[in-house]
Amino acid sequence: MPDLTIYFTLFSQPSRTVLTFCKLSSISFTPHAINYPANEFLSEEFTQISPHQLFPALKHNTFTLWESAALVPYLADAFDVDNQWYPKDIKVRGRINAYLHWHHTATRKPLSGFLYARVFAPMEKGTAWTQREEEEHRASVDEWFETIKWQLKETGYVARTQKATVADVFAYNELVNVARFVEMDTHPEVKGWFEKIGGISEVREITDQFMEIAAEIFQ
Ligand SMILES: N[C@@H](CCC(=O)N[C@@H](CS)C(=O)NCC(=O)O)C(=O)O
Repeated sequence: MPDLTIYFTLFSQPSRTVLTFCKLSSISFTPHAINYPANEFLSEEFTQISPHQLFPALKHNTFTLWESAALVPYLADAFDVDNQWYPKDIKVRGRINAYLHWHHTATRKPLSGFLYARVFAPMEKGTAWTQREEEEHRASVDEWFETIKWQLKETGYVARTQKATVADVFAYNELVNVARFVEMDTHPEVKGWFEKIGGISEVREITDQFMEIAAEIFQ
């Protein structure tokens, strides 16, 4: 058994990116799917691994780490990764790292904020979102489309790299969650990029697994 364990759920966008990165980089690991309904992520054992009780996280021998954008560089260093997805070239890596830092507030916040308001808040509260909430969240997503179009303009990839990288996988996984609720035809550059990244077999494999379990919730 590998001495690396990845803690994840397929519902979690950053978890899917870390799983995909491992596949793209031929890093073998023991998958530990968090039992979310049983609140496993709140357990004492998981809190020792991820102090903020968030996933993804990893355990490598006795070392533990959380935060997806820290997991990817750690895995790359620990397993000597030098591939298209996270190359050792310092300029390409620099661009990717810049995107990863930017991603949390610039991409994840508006897209997962939309998802929460559209899907999870109504489930928790038993009420649909208000027109005002819808307008606000749609405006944030529209703003994101404009920004990401600008990011894509130079090379067609979100970190302004010559090839697709793990940065594109991070962004893709956020957009997948809201894709069925937003109009992408009016943003053909983003749609083209989205289809290209979604067509990478390792990305598609993990996305398909997620879609299978998400179909009922994401209606
Ligand atoms: N910035 C963190 C975000 C992690 C995060 O928000 N994970 C969510 C799932 S996507 C989570 O653990 N949620 C626990 C909860 O639902 O309380 C990362 O990229 O790893």
